Amino acid sequence: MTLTLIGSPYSRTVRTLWMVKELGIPYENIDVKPGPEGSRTPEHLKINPNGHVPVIDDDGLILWESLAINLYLARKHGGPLAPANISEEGQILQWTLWAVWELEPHAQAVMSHGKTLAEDQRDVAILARSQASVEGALAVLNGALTKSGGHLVGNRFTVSDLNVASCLYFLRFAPEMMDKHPAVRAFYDASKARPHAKAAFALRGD
Ligand SMILES: N[C@@H](CCC(=O)N[C@@H](CS)C(=O)NCC(=O)O)C(=O)O
Repeated sequence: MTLTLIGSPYSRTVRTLWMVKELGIPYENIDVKPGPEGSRTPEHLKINPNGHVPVIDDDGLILWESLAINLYLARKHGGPLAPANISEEGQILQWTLWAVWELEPHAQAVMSHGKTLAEDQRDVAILARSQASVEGALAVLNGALTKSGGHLVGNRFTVSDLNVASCLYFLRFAPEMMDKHPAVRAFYDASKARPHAKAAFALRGD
């Protein structure tokens, strides 16, 4: 059975498009857009009651949460992106949960309150707090990457690199924040330069 990946490339679905391309597995993408016309329709709420994309249907297994989907696909299909042993699995989980908690919400707030929200909805106090949190997270990431030599786990590109780089993508409107952290900048640029990353992000014109 072909994996069905539900969600528009103009959403966090791009993370899983990147993942399936790295794995080289067959998939079908159904372009459901975020919001009332797509992810909030009664039909979509049946498969993701959160009203969000992405969702996968893998031979009847329905899963949501982009980074969890990526972890699942790595474990299922194996190869260099997947954990090679329990110690790598622990580290991959650590970095993925770190990205979700310590980086993503703050980086998303930097994007929205610094750039993408209408000007009358931007809040300078939220922006300043979020920038401080992102700065702290980037310092941690920079330290880890400097020590490890460029990859987070196992001296190779794994699903943890893909998940963390996917969250750094929110900082594309604040490039100066990554520029202050050379190991993060090099990690992000190298991740985004991978052919399968380019192919996935090209689906949204990036
Ligand atoms: N933590 C979830 C977040 C999913 C999410 O917020 N998706 C957005 C698009 S990037 C969405 O579907 N928004 C539509 C809505 O909230 O109505 C994940 O990583 O999959």
